[in-house]
Amino acid sequence: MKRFSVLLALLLPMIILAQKNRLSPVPSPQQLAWHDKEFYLFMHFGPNTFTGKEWGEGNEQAGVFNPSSLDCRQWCEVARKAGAKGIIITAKHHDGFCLWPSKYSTHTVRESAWKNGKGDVLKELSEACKEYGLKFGVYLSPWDRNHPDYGTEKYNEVFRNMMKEIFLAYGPVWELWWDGANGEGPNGKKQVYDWNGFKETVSEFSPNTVVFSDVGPHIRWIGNEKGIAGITNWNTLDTLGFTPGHGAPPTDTLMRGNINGSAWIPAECDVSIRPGWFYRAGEDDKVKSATELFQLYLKSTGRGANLLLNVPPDQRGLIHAIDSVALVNFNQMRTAAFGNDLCRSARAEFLAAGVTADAPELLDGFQSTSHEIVPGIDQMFRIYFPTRTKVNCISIMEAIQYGQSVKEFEILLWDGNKVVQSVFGTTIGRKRILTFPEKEITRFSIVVHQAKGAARIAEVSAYLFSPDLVEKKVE
Ligand code: FUL
Repeated sequence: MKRFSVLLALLLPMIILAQKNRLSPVPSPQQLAWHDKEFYLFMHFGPNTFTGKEWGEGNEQAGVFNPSSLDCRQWCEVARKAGAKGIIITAKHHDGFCLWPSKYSTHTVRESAWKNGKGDVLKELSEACKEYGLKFGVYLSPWDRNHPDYGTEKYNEVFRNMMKEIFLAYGPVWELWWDGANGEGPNGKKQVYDWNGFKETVSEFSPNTVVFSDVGPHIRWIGNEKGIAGITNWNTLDTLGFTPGHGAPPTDTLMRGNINGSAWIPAECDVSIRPGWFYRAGEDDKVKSATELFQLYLKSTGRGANLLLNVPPDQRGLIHAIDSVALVNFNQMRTAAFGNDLCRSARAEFLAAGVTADAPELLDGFQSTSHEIVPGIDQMFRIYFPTRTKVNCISIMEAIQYGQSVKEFEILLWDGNKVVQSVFGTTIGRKRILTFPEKEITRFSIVVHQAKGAARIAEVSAYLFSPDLVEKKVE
């Protein structure tokens, strides 16, 4: 017994350390499912669509909101054709106007001329999303430039009631967006937000909703509005002492995360397809092209973050044809680039201390299966093609259900007995897509140089893109 206790005392710290290195923090089931969505649409819509403003002052007449032929099913059709997995709508932007007839405001669709005050955008969109199999998300600006209670404790209650109202009437709400912008309300006062109270409302009325803000609790802002994640991107973040908005960590930290961050708070990259967040006819010729969107995809999803692309409906309440054409082309480009995984006919092997074994988990298409690798040059994966194969892109996924571990890795491209190119990367996380000048190779190896502990690789894929799609400027 005594010997057993001594053994346990010796082993326990090692067991705890191994668990700590590999298993903490890990994503919740809701966060794991969120990672898999990869790309979805943001829709900024409200009085600003009609006034041309980016930030409404809150004193706009509700009557300005009057889309002539709003059709949320058209939005969903566009989203589906874009290969997007959901839509997040600005239910209330900083001007305070509510796209649903909230009991807690007098500045809503009910006060507008649209459908004689009987319209409800959240109802139409939540129903259309269900019909089209899309996730439904809600942006709700805490900053409110219209509400008379803003700047007082009563407003915190208003905000909680609005969330509750939305969850109960239009749920399930997949993602909830708390914008960090915080200025004065109509009475010149700033609000002290009750973030803990807001979180309690979500936990109570919609526990499966993933909440976005600068610092989570579930998803973090990437620190810029360009749609670009850090080349090094940790899903972990330290939030102690930080709040959304002015109290957020430096944008550089948000872009990369914290390597030893105590909470799993992955990044979402928000960016607009147009120069502004709201629709303006004058910007019809400035819509991002499919090629530009593809570059953003590589720099967001390809760096382990999710891409939230804003496509604002116009004054008719429809997605403009220019935007939808760009989105359809973007989808075709992704299908052409990633439709043919060259690893499907390849064989994966794991080499450790001179002994090789098959590693089919890497190529089986399931993120649930993975293979462990210890950092250093004693272990590596080798992927063999049946014949010499041209590649210019390799994508690797870490099995993030076990946490994130890889700090630095290298891919060696071999042609026979020669290394023709080596490609370095830092973090992998959910997905790391690396592009490089085209090479004809017989195999490639993956070595993990540095990691937080043992790492688990879930999937490896290789592609040959059209050369103009290769990542342009690495920033
Ligand atoms: C920012 C807002 O101020 C912009 O208007 C926009 O909604 C963007 C997504 O977030 O903080």
